[in-house]
Amino acid sequence: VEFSPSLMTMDLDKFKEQITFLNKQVGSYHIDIMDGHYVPNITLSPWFIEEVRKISSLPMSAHLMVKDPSFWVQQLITLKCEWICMHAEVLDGLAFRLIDQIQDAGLKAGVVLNPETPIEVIFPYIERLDKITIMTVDPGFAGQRFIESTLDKITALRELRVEKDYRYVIEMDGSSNRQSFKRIDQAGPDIYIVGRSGLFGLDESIETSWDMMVQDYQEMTGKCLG
Ligand code: S6P
Ligand code: MG
Repeated sequence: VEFSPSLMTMDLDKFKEQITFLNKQVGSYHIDIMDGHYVPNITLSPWFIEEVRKISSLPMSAHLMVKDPSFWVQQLITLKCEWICMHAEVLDGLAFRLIDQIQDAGLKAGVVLNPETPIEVIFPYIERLDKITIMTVDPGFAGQRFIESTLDKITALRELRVEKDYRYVIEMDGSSNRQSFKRIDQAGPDIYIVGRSGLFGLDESIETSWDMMVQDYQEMTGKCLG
């Protein structure tokens, strides 16, 4: 498995120190972009991706919680953001065009499903997707209640991938931490998004937080990270 930190929950006063350390530990960064309309909150923006790029060469994965994905997708394509993930709930009538635009630019296209959205919604274009993210909390905020029933969708997506030979990677997002690691592991996503409850909030020092997260994962799942 791979852990990808949700940078909206990092300590901005320790921006350089935390990114410099995480550069050696993780495979990508998760960037939450909200417009204040699709969800009632505003967090990071494409500008933040440029700031991280100054001190990191890791791929960025943007999670777009916005009403008008076309506008944001264009901005992220201009920035060459490696992974661009859009909510399935706002893709009606746009899905094929936006997926093509992203992939034609040499970038990866993903969709994100809210807790109440069934996977059948994305079946018309699932074979084209590079990533599918299952929200295990309601989108918009850190510190939300973990919704265990969403894990069935991860299991189903894993089975479907084998059966149909699809290529998407499966990611979970929301409240992954010591309390939920065991159940998440049983469902088996490829990527865990870790935020405040699973990583940044564990200790003042990012080195210690990282060690605590790895230990939590290993203790709760009985598996080794590496
Ligand atoms: C939620 C957002 C997530 C959170 C992350 C926070 O809208 O999409 O990426 O940042 O899941 O996790 P936690 O454990 O701090 O609640
Ligand atoms: Mg997110």
